[in-house]
Amino acid sequence: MSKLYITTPIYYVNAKPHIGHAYTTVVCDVFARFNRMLGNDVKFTTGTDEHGKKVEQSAIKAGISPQVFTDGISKLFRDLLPVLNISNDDFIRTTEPRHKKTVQHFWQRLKDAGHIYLGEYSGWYDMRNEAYFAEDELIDGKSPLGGEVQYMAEPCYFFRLSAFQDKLLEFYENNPYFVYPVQRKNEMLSFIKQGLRDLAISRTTFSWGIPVPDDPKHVVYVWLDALTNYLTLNGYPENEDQNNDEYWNSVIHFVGKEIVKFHAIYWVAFLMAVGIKPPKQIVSHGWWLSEGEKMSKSLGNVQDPYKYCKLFGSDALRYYLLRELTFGSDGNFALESFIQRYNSVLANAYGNLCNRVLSFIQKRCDGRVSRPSELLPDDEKFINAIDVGVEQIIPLVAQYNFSKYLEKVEQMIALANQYVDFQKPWGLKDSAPKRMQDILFILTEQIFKITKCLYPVMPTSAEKLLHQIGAPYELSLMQNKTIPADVIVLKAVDPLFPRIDNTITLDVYAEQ
Ligand code: ME8
Repeated sequence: MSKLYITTPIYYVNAKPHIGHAYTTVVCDVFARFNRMLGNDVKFTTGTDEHGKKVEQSAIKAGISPQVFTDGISKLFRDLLPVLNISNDDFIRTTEPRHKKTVQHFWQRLKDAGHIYLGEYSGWYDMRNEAYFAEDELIDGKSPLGGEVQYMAEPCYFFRLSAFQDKLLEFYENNPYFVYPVQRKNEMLSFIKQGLRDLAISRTTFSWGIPVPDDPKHVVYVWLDALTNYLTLNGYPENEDQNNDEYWNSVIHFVGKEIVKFHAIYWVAFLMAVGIKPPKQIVSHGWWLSEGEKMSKSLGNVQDPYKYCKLFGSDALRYYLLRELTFGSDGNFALESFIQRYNSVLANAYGNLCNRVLSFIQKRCDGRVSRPSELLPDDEKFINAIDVGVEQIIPLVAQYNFSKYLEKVEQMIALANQYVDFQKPWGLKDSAPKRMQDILFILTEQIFKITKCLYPVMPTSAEKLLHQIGAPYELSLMQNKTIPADVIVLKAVDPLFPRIDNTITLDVYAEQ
């Protein structure tokens, strides 16, 4: 059994969660559940990133304290987890005392190692947009965002990022799979090769942050604060020896493509600076678009995961998120394709397969079937194809190819439906009742295998189905490859995934 530590980014609390956040969290959950089924010991964490100027300003605008403001939004992220059926082991808020202690300890270690110095942060400051720009970035004397600018300077601590350029390049050379996918890795390499400038890691223009040890006029830069969450969640600094910690040695950070640089360059350099091993891998995915643009709170084109779970169930949303987007690429989130996939795969192919086989056993065989004493060549061919499918999904998930993994499972479902159509067990009740039972047992056993493959993505429905066929809950891909009994006795059969009326819009559903 190997250990594995899986993390989501910790999400900003300046607006409520949307489908983009739900996506990363679901991807991590599927990866975590899949690995647990393979027998690995998984630790899986998520949380909220609560400091910084933007949050402070949002709180002022709302007329409440930053703490009250962050309490409210962080709760929306936390409450979404059970709604999405997420199996995380911990949830961190960067405003918690345990995290403050870690960040201050980490800062001290960076300082003691000689990688922090006091300097001055200066440039043309756009008041309206709260951002600094260099002289050559100005356009007609204004900031590139259109705001009036004034020259400003503030004292600031810097991290000697420039000293890590060669070490980073050497690290990338020795760890060719560190950043996934390769396109993102190449972007990181060219960024490093352009030359790294020292990084401003404290601010004095606002106070909503973790105070710098021994100089509390400064608060710690929000990214240094946020990235350190991964150590807080692994027991640092009490668990100081991270290099010999099996979770730390296998930590995979899942992130959206826009924050790879923070994880794959800054975070690695910070860790190198204090002598902690960099993460095992940074795995990045693309964006959900809504009408062609990135779904984001600032563009106001977000979709609400709560709504989708309420209307269609979390399993349907989880399935759509993983199946529709090719991991690593961008893709469009749309109700029509959601309903189309739901009806064609979940309702018609999988739901209907389970339902017609199990209801028939219930009605015509008193709810029980026995293992056949012999198999015909067609049976063997079918069973073998399903077993091959189960073997094939394992490497697909290991390579983060979630849409192909589900495509493979869909092929297995199609094979089972073809077997039903070809064998026509319904017609054998009087002419060949023994053969009919054999076919139904074989089908139920293959449904058991297919359902286990679906479990990481659709845990609620998979557990329901496994319960209906009286299967044990020991959900292992390695053990119980077949049903560990020679007689299947069904519990009450309850159809899964009723069809969605595809002429109805989301708003009409929302009104129900
Ligand atoms: O960046 N499509 O937080 P954040 C897919 N606090 N994924 C999306 C998405 C979209 N349209 N929009 C957001 C931060 N995401 C920092 C992280 S980690 C130490 C600190 C997902 O609230 C995706 O994972 O802006 C992205 O990287 C993350 O949400 C950004 O969340």
